[in-house]
Amino acid sequence: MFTLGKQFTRRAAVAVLSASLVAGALAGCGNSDTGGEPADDGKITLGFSQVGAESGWRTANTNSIKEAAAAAGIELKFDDAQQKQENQIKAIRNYILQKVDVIAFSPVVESGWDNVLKEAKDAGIPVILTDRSVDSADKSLYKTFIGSDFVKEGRLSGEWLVNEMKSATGPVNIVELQGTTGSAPANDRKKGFAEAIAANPNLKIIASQTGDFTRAGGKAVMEQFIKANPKIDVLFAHNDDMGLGALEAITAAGKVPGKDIKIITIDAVKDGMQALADGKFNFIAECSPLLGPQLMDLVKKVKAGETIPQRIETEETTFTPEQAKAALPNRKY
Ligand code: GYE
Repeated sequence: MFTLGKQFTRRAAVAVLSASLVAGALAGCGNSDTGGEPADDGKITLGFSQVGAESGWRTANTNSIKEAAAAAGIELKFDDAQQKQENQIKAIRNYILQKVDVIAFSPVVESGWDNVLKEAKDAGIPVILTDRSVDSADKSLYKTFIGSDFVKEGRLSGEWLVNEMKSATGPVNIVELQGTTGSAPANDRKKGFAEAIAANPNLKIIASQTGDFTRAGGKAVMEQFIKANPKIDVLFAHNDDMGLGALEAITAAGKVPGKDIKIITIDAVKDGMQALADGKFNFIAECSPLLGPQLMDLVKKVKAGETIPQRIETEETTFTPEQAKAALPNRKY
C-alpha cells in the first residue's frame, strides 16, 4: 500500500524546519525577518511530462517549453513519455516526490488520470494541462487547460471540403488517418470533421484508421488504404506528419497528391506548409505548438496563488496553398 499522505506530512515538516533554519541564519546576517515563514528564494520548479517526439508539432512544442522556461528563469524538469501513459504517470509521481512547485503535462490519452491527479492535489501541487485535455469529471484536479479547440480544427477541415466539393455529382470517397487512439485531438478532430460533412451524403468516409500521429504510421496505413480501395478522392489526416508519410504511399502508387487525391491536414508545421505551397496538400487547419510563454506565465500566477481561467484557448487560423506560400518565409517551426 502506498502511504503517500503520511510520507508527505513528514517530509513537508522537515522541509519547513530546514527552511526556517535557513531563514533564521539569513536574518542573523542582516536580512529581513521572515516572521517564521519558510524562506522563499523565489525560484520556481516546474515538472513537465511531454507526450513524446512523434511529430514536427511535438518537437516545436518541446522547444517552445524549454526556451520559455529558460527565459522566465523557471527551473524545468522535463520527461519524454514516448507516447506511453504509464511513463507519464511515473514521471508525475516522481515530480510529486521531488516536491516541484507546479506540474504541467500534455496527456497522451484522455482517460485514466484521476488517481495520479488526486495524488498531486493531496500533495498540494497544482497541475496545469497543456495541449491535450483529460476527461476527468472533477475539474478541481487541475488548475487550467491551455490548448487548441480540436473539434473546431476538424470542423474547419470538413467545411473546406464541403465547399471544395460543392459541384461534385458522384460520390466522394474520403479516407481518414486518425491520431493516437484515445487522444483528445484524435477524438475531437474526427468528431468535428464528421459533423461538418454530415449534411452531404455524397461525402463518405470509406476507411478510418490510426497512424499514431507519425510519418511512418501515415505511410503504412495509406498503403493499406490504397490497396483496399480502388477509388480514393480525399485524404483527411489528423496531422501534417501522417499526411507527409501518406504522400510517399500515394506517389509510389502512381497517383498525384493534391490532384488525384486531395489532402487536408492539421498543424501547419514547416514541412506541412511546404507541401501545401507545392500543391501536394490542399488545405491545413492550424494548431499552434508555441504554448511555452503562456504556460510559464500561468505557472508564475499559480505559484503566486492568483486565480486563472479554467480554459485558455489557443488562437489559430487556416491555410490554402497561396496563404502557405506567403507565410512560409516567416514560419519558425
Ligand atoms: O496535432 C500532432 C501531435 O496534441 C495537438 O499531437 C497535438 C497533436 C498534434 O503529435 O502533430
